[in-house]
Amino acid sequence: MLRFMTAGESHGPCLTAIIEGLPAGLNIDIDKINKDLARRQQGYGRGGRMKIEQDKADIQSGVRFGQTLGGPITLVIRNKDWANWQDRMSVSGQPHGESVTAARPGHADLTGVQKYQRQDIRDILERASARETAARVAVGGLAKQLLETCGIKVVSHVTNIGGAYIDRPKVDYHSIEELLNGSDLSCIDTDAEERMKQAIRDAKERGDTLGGIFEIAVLNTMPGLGSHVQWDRRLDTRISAAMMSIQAIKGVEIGEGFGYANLLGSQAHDEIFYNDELGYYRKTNHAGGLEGGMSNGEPIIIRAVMKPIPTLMTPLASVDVLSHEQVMANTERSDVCAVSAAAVVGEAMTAIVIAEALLEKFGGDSLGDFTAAVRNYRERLGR
Ligand code: EPS
Repeated sequence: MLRFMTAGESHGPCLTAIIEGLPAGLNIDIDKINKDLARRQQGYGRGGRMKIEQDKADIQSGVRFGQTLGGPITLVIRNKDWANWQDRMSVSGQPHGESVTAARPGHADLTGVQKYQRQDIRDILERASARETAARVAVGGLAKQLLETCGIKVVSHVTNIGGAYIDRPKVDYHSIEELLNGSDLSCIDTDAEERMKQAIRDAKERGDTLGGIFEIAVLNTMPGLGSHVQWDRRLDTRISAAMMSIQAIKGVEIGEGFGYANLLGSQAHDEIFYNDELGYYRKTNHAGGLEGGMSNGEPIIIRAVMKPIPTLMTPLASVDVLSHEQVMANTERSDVCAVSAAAVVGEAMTAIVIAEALLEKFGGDSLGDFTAAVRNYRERLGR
């Protein structure tokens, strides 16, 4: 139904995404997409590359006079750094520049050259790079604009970097954006943010890197997105897969997540209430808005953990992929910490999954048919 693909190397001329399946008649605000692209570039701990780039999406097809046509939409984000890499990343001619042969532990480097039978690790790292996520954020920006027509919003924030945690009671999903208030780590807790920044500075000083956890909330959904009837239709399945598809993500939890291991059933489940004003409601949300593979109408709460970036300025031991000599891993310009950027990517991937689930449930080649179906369903359920 809704599908997309990205293309492009980190230091190639551009990133491209083609997305198909959005209904015709959706108003597209390119500024909103560009705002998310800018948010993804920010974050304390990002490296020199972000000073070069200024990501902007250029729509090449599928939109006319500000509205989708129902056909494939092509988005292009140009890499400004391409100007410095034209020789080394040329599509034709003889190999140019030094090849990378010291595989970085934790990166795609070693397995990539084995699998694709390449001599130069750059042939792998260029596509494995998280630069690719800029294209996904642009696609997510389109998906968010479909979600907006249903009043659904996706927000995110960072909860832990290098063991510096936020104070949980300070979290209010409905005012995350106000709470973030210009934070350059996407953190709602200013004390925790200071500790996070200190941890990043310390890591940088040692030539090291840091990972962390971000949290996503999907607000104002309705019950019934996804389905209990088949494994691959469960919304949990699709959200988890989407999160795990993001570079460097190593774990995902929904709602109480791994915390369920410490709870009794009587503590773990969200009791159900009803009144005329709210209809069915719950006073707790351990389930993170998902029961039986379906959204239940409560906020969908997702957390994902990002491992520390594998490019270390104080490198780890490794092996040269040509000589098989024991060497130190390749070092090149990189980020110290990119968790706040990953949170924006997580938002985008979540928006894409929710948009897909909405289109599956409500169909519609035109936005009018789609929103009418959503309205009708919300009326039936009273929410
Ligand atoms: C990345 C390495 C760095 C990061 C990059 C991801 O790029 P460069 O090698 O050009 O310094 O900045 O992330 C981005 C370019 C981005 O837009 O997020 C890597 O090896 O994964």
